[in-house]
Amino acid sequence: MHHAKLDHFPDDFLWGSASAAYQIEGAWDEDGKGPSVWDHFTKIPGKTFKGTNGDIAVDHYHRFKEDVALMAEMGLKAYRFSIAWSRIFPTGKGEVNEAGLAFYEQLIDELLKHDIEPIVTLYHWDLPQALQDAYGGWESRQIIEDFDAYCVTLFKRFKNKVKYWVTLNEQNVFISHGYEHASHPPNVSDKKRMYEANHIANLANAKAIQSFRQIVPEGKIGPSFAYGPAYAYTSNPADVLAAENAEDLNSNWWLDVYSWGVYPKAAWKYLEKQGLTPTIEPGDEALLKAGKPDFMGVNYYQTGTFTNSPLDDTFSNTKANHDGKKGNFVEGGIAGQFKRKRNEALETTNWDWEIDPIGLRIGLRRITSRYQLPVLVTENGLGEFDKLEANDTVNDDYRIDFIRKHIEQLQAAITDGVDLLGYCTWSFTDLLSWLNGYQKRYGFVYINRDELDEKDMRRIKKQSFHWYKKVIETNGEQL
Ligand code: BGP
Repeated sequence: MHHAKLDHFPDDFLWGSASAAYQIEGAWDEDGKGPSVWDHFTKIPGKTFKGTNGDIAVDHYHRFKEDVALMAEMGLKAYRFSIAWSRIFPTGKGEVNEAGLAFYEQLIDELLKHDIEPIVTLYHWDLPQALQDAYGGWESRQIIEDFDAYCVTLFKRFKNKVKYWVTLNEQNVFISHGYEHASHPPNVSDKKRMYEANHIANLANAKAIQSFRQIVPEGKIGPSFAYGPAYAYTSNPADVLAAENAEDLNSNWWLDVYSWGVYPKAAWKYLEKQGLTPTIEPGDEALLKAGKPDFMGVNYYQTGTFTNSPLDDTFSNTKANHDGKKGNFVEGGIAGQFKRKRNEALETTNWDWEIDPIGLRIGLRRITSRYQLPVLVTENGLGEFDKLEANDTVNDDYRIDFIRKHIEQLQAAITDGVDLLGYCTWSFTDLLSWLNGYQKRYGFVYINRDELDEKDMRRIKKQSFHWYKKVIETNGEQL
């Protein structure tokens, strides 16, 4: 759809930026914090790029006032961050750690002082290790109760200060990487266990939303989903069907459950034949249906392009690029369902992620049409090598170009009819990329550290910092 004139961004549009506790805080065992599964996983040799971990990260725990001051200078309207469950409950449950709550309260107060709307993510992957050890974390229904108790503690403490809440960050990612690819904790590769754990995570998500309705009736809550809309490689109907399969298995499998409390039919039947469907107990469907969110959080980085794959198809397993050497990515698929192909119409980053601003608009449109929900873009950004040059300058014009093109598509999507609450870039400062170390940078603010040397971790404003400031000031008019 081409528009002769675009709608303006709404006056209360949340121009934001995002982060996650493990990737920025450091202070991994300070003030009573218990270990999380990531504290353990990153210490397993060979799991992360150059063995990097978040023990110190970018030291946000000690420098949060300096970081918030930079957000205020930029004029940020919203800041999305996550709370580390094991700071609040060091062993996942039981006695609350007041020092943990106090840290986040100070952060929230600091944001509010500068008129920055806090958007709190309840779970960004750092499960307390104690719950993993006690009952296998997401594989036990006990977690539904424990996650709910943790969320309720936060709802009660911050209900008068925080309006926007995100339940689970990228359930599709932490479940598939954790239980299929063994590239995230708990380091498992077993599809049956993956679908079981995923169903339990769905229930935990719904339960937390149900509690939220009682405690924070005026608030807004939703999950953040890693959405990569599926394209067909050609107009051959066999490829179109493969893309439908991919959309169902990779996206609707989660989005339908969040929005409607049911799994998509064709995907369910296919998995049932494979003996992979999760165990559904009485009451599950009612709980899932009660967990309808107020908005869909969307983390968008790229689309995926798919071609027909016959039952006897053979191909190598997907291999992700974690070192930034272009061309290392190997596309995978599922025989009989789809095979991923590189989309030749798109450029890629050095980590082989396809750059597709229009794909963001397509994704927002699909969610709007299918679920009739408002959308909050909770992540979008460009991970690249940045170069610190003379006089502390970082000329990241490629990042400006990337974000500009995505914002243009947001405006088009709003004009199409998408109810868009806000846009959080990933990320505000540089931070630890889970599997890619510190060299894959996303921030508006450069952090002077690398994989092996923490240096002085001084904060340096990149070109993109000044550019986004102007975007916010002009409410998206000046891109
Ligand atoms: C999302 C995560 C973020 C962040 C981002 C960039 O999946 O929610 O935490 O890491 O992706 O990914 P990466 O660090 O792998 O480049």
